Amino acid sequence: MRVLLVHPSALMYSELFLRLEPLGLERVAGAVRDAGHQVRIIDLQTHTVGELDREVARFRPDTVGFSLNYLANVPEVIDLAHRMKRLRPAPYVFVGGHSVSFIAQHVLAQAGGAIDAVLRGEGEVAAPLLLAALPDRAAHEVPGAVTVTGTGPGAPGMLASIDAPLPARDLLRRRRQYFIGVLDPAASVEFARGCPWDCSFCSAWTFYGRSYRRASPEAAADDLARVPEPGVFIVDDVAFIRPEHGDAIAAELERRNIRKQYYLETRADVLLRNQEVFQRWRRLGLAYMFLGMEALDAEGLELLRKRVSPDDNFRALEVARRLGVAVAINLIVDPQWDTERFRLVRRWALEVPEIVHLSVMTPYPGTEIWYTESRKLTSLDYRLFDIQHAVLPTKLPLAEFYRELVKTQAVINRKHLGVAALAKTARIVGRHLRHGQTNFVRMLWKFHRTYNAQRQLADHSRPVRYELPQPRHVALAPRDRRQLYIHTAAQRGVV
Ligand code: B12
Ligand code: SF4
Repeated sequence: MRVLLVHPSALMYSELFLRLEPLGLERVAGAVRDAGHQVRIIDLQTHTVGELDREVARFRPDTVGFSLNYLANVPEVIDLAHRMKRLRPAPYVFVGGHSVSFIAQHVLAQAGGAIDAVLRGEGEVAAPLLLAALPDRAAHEVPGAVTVTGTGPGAPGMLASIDAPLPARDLLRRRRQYFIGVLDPAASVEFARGCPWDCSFCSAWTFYGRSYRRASPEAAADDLARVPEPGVFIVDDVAFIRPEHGDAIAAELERRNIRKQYYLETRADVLLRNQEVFQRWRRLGLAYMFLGMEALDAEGLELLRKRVSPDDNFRALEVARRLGVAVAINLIVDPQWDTERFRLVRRWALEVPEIVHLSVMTPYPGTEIWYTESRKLTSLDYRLFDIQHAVLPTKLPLAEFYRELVKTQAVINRKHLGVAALAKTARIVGRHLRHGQTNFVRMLWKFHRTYNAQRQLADHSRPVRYELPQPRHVALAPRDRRQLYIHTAAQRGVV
């Protein structure tokens, strides 16, 4: 079968700092190719819709699969599905990915026949099964499939080991356009999948049912050895939870003399506990680290069920500074913040040497707060669910909230991209330009076009064609949280 896999376009607000290769889609492509199908990928982060049309005309796919990791991309993907269905003969259209897994029925109904199936959960198992079922019109028999003719039995299939399939990296044609900050170009790799914590605002743990699988050190090193780019984004939700795993991969990379620059995301308590392994990775090329601090005070951390104290967070920053790793911190902005709160955060952000990133508290389907947040959502427009817009009532008038948010981001940004900071990056910029890499350099000038309070406010007045379902408010006792899982606890045996 000819299978075309498509990643939607990047969200404006994330494209400023990075554009990353769609690793999940590449892994699905790897699995589908291993099953004997012809596969191509179009990534709309780096291609135009016109190029997608031309690819479709040349390749004439029997099926088209879309990646829907992000809620904000749902309207775009429904529209693209309609576009595919206007072709003659019309291909079979399916979608899969993180966000759509939690609202499969809703999206299927919204697409009005343009989407034939939603595959919930990880796609490496389900996608080849779906393709094998199509000649017999048996898509609805695939576990995890939600189709117009019925829903597959039981929970979606889960890989016993994440060592295989290998991501089909060769199918991405514009690899040099992927970057993160100064790591330009950069590839993505996965050392572990899932998260054992249970923060109330996050759906990483509900998707994988709190399971946690690790790639073998050999498989991780094999994959890295195939990566041509000098920069590497490690996509794990929390890197190096188990120090012996991080050590074993490091040993394998040292043995094979693989040298890269790395970016990873982790938690304060993990960094504090496993300092030696991070030290070792620093020597191996760890350059940037993202720490989800989320809140500066104990009450805020408690509310988010982050299970760390402010003291842990601040000690972790000290450790990261000693390591000499550049750190970006995330803080969650509650829409109830007032002018004074923004001012305090601005002051703090200017005092610390780290890059501070702000995301707006947003209940997503699949998170606990989707069910427990008592404040009523002010919008159900998918496109606003990108953690840069407020979808809960703001204490300040909305226009003022955005002015404060953008002012805070601009102040923080000036700290890092101002004249003095630019002088420091001049060497890096020069090196990139010599190698024809312009992603990072272009980013430096895009800030004001992207972060703009009036534009963010105007986003709320766009005509809305597709809306999220209304959340159902329920109290979730600890044991009820399992109802949120896509991959069920019973499957954890496969870890
Ligand atoms: C790496 C990552 C990114 C990368 C994305 C790289 C890329 N181009 O795909 C970057 C840093 C760019 C990013 C940005 C953002 N991210 Co992000 N990201 C992640 C993270 C940590 C890991 C994703 C990953 O690569 N996993 C490894 C691969 C192998 O898995 P996967 O992509 O999920 O793919 C599997 C399945 O989803 C499925 N699948 C995927 N595609 C398809 C397609 C088909 C056809 C099928 C059948 C199956 C399928 O099968 C794959 C293999 O098992 C997840 C958390 C998580 N654990 O998933 C958050 C996560 C997906 N991101 C999130 C958010 C909020 C964002 C941002 C909106 C934040 C922001 N405002 O900046 C942006 C928006 C990005 C955009 N659209 O432009 C949320 C999603 C929230 C939501 N419900 O929409 C998550 C869940 C984090 C969280 N816990 O809140 N992100
Ligand atoms: S925020 Fe981080 S630590 Fe918390 S559940 Fe999500 S991935 Fe895990």
